[in-house]
Amino acid sequence: MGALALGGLSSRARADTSTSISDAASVPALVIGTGYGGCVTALRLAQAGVDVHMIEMGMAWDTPGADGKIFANTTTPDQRSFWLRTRTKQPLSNFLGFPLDKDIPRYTGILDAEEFSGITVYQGRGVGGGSLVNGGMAVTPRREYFGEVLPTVNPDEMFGTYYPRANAELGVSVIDPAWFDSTACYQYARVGRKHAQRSNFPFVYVPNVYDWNYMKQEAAGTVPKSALAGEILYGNNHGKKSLQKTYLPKIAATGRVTISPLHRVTSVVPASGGGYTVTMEQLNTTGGVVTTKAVTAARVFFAAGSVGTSKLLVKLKATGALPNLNNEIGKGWGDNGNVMCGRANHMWDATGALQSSMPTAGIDNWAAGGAFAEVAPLPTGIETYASFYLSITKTSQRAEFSWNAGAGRVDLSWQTAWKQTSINAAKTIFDKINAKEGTIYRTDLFGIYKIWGDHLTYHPLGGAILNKATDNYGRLHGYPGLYVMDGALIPGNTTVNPFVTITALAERNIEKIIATDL
Ligand code: FAE
Repeated sequence: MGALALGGLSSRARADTSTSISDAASVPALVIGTGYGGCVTALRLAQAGVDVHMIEMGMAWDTPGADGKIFANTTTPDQRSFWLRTRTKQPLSNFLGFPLDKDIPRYTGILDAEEFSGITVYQGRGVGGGSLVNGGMAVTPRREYFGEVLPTVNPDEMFGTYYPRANAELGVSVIDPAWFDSTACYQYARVGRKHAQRSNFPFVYVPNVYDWNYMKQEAAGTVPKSALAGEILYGNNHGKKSLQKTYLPKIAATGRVTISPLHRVTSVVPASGGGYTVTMEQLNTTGGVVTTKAVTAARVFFAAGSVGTSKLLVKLKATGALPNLNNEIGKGWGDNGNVMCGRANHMWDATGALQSSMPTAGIDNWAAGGAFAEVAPLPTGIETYASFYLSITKTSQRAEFSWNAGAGRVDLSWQTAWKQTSINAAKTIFDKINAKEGTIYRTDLFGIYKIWGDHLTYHPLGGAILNKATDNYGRLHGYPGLYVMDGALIPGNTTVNPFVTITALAERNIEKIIATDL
């Protein structure tokens, strides 16, 4: 099925390195990164008649490995699973007191666990960016909170045009409630619902981009399993409508876009004859540099993700490549208030040995306690009696990226202790549920006797904030023809999972840029 789905991509969008950008090329538009912001940008530019080159540091993810599958399973990580690591760094590091991580060969794998002091930031690597590894939860913020999310953007435009456009393009839908109520694979979510409702918390279905009909067939045993085989963090071989199944085939159909995987942009400087010189390293699958290329682009769109874009811009400003970028560069970074925890249920509240890896339900206590908690799966294949949650919380903690000249790298000023505000918000839900149910927190999932998963985020946001580092449409101050198009624009929190907002904002910005700049 995966091969069939990918068969719809033309050879150009299949993005093999044989069609990669050539050294000294001169191109009208270059997009750095192939996640949500990058794909929206490339598609709309191409549809407007502009030839586009997309540069992606990760792999194409279009070729099966030795096991016949493109993506590795969560239960058996291998070299495909992690970006240039020799040991896995699983978000859930322990189970029943035992460490879960294991040695793997160093490889340009799909999930990057990028370590800064105080926080590990998980990100997708490959053509499709975060869409390759994420949980597919596709949530539009509630309109009453939109002013907190993007204060300088007109909500009428977003809720009237760009959120609907993003939801339609991404293939977002909600689970059939009758099936939710009956299928074994969402027993864990039904237990989550029961406990939420018994404590009087609003319980909501969470939209997702997974193909529900495919999941029903998985449950019936008529198709190869993906969500019901625990696939998620290292890619889904079937069922999930990642960008590989939505924007990327449309991009291919324009015939105007080439994609260069395993190419990492390292520099962007004004070119003497106008436009920008973009320098990049072509990588092999152990991360070695095969060759360096320099191309000229009339316009450059930064869509390397919140961390990737921020790191590039901070370095380029500090090292004198783009000195006129303003002092907002690198600022306003947040973790979307991510914090994880588990609860130990009673024996009569079994959560099920079979758990769909795609979350589809949540507890909304944003108004009262500043927390939106997704009821997350623990797809171990055995009964765990555990309820597991990823909370998105309201927190004003913001960090800043800065250039560390001595070490030659970009640092982030995040402190682990800052997660306490998120823990406090999450506790407004789970302390109450534990009291009502007579249950306790799990202490074995993130180490030895550690309740809170406060060491990570899946949702990096900010670093080049809209209307601060850029104008109100993503144009970087100081450099005409340079744009930011990704999660770096969003000031640290989206109140819900972020990719629908990133997609909708990119749709809004590129429409304006095409209308006025090109
Ligand atoms: P992103 O998708 O990260 O794309 C950036 C791309 O740029 C990547 O492919 C990079 O490899 C590439 N890149 C970076 N630096 C360079 C460079 N120097 N040169 C060339 N290429 C480069 O950015 N969000 C939700 O809304 N719902 C979920 O259920 C959800 N679950 C998640 C689960 C996990 C495990 C993770 C890691 C994330 C999850 N997210 C979820 C977050 C979501 O995937 C993320 O917000 C978006 O992918 C960010 O989109 P961007 O376009 O900003």
